[in-house]
Amino acid sequence: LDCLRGRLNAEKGTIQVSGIENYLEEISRANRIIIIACGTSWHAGLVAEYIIEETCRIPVEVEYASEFRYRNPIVHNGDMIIAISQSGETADTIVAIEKAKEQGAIIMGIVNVVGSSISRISQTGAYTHSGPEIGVASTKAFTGQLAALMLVAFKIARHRQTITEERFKELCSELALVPGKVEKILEQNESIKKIAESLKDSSDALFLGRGYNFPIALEGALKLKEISYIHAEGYPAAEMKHGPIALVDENLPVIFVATKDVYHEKIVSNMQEIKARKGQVIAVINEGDLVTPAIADSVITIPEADEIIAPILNVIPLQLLSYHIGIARGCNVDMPRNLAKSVTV
Ligand code: F1P
Repeated sequence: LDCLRGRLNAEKGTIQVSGIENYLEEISRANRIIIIACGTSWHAGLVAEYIIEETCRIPVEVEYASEFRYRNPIVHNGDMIIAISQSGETADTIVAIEKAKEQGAIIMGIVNVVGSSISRISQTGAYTHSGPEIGVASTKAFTGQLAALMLVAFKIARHRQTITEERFKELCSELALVPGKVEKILEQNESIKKIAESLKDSSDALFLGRGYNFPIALEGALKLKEISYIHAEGYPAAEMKHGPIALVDENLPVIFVATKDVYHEKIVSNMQEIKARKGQVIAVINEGDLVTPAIADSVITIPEADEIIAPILNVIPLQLLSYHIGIARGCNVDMPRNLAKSVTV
């Protein structure tokens, strides 16, 4: 969040993302953006896809670097690649970048570690400035990536005039409010810990979200897998009825990322469907939402935000939940088994 504090002058509606200034014109003319990344960074890429398409109206594809490097992807001269990586050293991402670069793509790196390999092979980009990650699993790197990607998207959208000056300023002001709202979420630490206590013996968990919150559901599931070794899956809430609903019984916790958006009523009805099958519902919602104790077993309330900005806030309780579940299960949350900080082979 320091990334936000330092770069945003909400009152004047200005953004400092100096790394992209010289390429702003070229990026704005891109016919297509391909985002490549691995793990948590890939989830940040999915959020960025939704935001860039909505605000900049440029088509976006999001690819796992670990797949992109081994297939024969079509990259056109002038396509824009956004490579996202906390470490800046992930081998799959580096090889994927090189492959795209050979075919004439412009590379934008969104990395945390200054001077890392990916920052050196990128023509343009933004550092997330999230500071060193103490644990292996990305947490603040993820929120930093989202913040940097939002800043970049809003700046491009303003340049392309796909958002009005007024909307640009509104989004900047909303971003400036994020650090204070995160502090409010952290005040719920004790109640999140209690929810974690009730989930610690689960063998599986399902995370559901719609729109901007779908990638956050995926990230919630990944965090739980990484640091507590509970099998978890993330799905778009509307996909539930196309398969995962078969898993629902009294032993399955279902975590809904359900802050306000245009489809809020639909996700509340998804919760009712889970409750009707005796699933345990944990709902991440805004204050004053439609969710009652009859629908959700536990709620975590998030301060309201523009739905484009909300993913930065909504991931925080999920990270915290996984952390407390991991601790309650006696796991080493900083050094999960089998994981490496940067996967360089
Ligand atoms: C990607 C990543 C992380 C994950 C773990 C292994 O790294 O998958 O998201 O938490 O550390 O690597 P990076 O390219 O973002 O550094």
